[in-house]
Amino acid sequence: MTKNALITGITGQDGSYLAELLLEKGYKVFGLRRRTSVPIMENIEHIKNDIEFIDGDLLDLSSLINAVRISNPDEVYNLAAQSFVGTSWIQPVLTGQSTGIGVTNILEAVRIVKPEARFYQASSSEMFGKVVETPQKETTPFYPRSPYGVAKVYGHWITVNYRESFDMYACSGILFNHESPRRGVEFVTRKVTDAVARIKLGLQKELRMGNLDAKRDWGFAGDYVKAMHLMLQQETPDDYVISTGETHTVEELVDIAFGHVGLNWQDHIVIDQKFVRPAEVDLLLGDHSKAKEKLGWELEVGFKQLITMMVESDLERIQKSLR
Ligand code: NDP
Ligand code: GDR
Repeated sequence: MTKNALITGITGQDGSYLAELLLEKGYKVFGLRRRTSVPIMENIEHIKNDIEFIDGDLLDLSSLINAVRISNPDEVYNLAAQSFVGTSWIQPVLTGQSTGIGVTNILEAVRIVKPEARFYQASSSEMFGKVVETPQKETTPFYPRSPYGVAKVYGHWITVNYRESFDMYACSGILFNHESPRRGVEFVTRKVTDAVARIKLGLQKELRMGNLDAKRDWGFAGDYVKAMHLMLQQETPDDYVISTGETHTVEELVDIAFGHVGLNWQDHIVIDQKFVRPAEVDLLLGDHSKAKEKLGWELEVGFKQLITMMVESDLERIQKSLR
């Protein structure tokens, strides 16, 4: 029997990969979409005719109730959020409302309309924040370091609370950084790979960046959406860390990206305090052994392969736009 899935955040990086995966598996996919003056469809242009879009916003409960009614979902994936950590200091209230309270809105819509639907919440390694324990796992205490991280901790615990209060099948995936050619250009990996392509093609000379010493556990988004789906196929709902188990500095990232096209990053990168955060998360390194054992989840794309894939994709995209 065909399953119905409702995805919030369908226009984003993860929404696009998850929609592809679920369509491949024969799901009927519904996507919650915000009204924008110009449609934001870049990531899902190739599958947009296979998706049924429902207008709505995480800040508007009645639109979410309507979305759950129309989609009659077996599975709900809540990927929508103000997801850029840097912006969360500039728009802390909005970030709290969408990334935090928005989770209660969508959980309420599910509880009211279809409480038996399975629910996935996009939790984040940013909840770990300041290093308390390395590697970080499901039991590591949270110490968020940004308004975004604080909002995600709220979203995480309200999901656990709805599971325990209303016996809902609600899971939180604590995902470490995951990237792809569809990553927004303000995030560090894509900012670097886009700039590397522009510099290589003679369109730009320098790249202004913040803290090159930060360490992140970077994986490929296409691998990570498979874990989201697996979490909703288990007998009982639970929370899982999804990571690669490797950590790299931002400096290693720029070294690989510039090196891939035969450039030296030291010739192009300028440190600009504007990109240094008021409070930094210095080190993220995840332990995904629970997901490996219980979900059978495996990653396929390694760090170097990911960065070179992104550089190649940006080179191709920019070259095409110049023709
Ligand atoms: P993106 O920023 O690429 O996508 C965010 C999506 O949320 C977009 O579709 C955006 O819509 C939508 N959105 C934002 N605010 C609202 C709102 N108020 N109502 C409805 N939709 C809204 O994020 P990713 O795909 O990278 O991440 C998906 C989720 O996973 C996010 O919740 C993120 O915080 C979380 N996460 C991401 C990680 C990563 O490394 N990528 C790691 C851990 C967690 P629009 O196009 O209209 O702006
Ligand atoms: P992050 O991702 O904050 O980890 O959140 P981002 O790519 O923005 O930053 C990673 C690290 O790079 C450092 N950095 C810079 N970052 C940006 N964006 N721009 C720069 O110029 C720059 N220079 C150095 C940052 O200080 C940071 O240490 C991402 C998001 O996808 C969240 O939604 C998600 O929850 C977490 O990953 C896990």
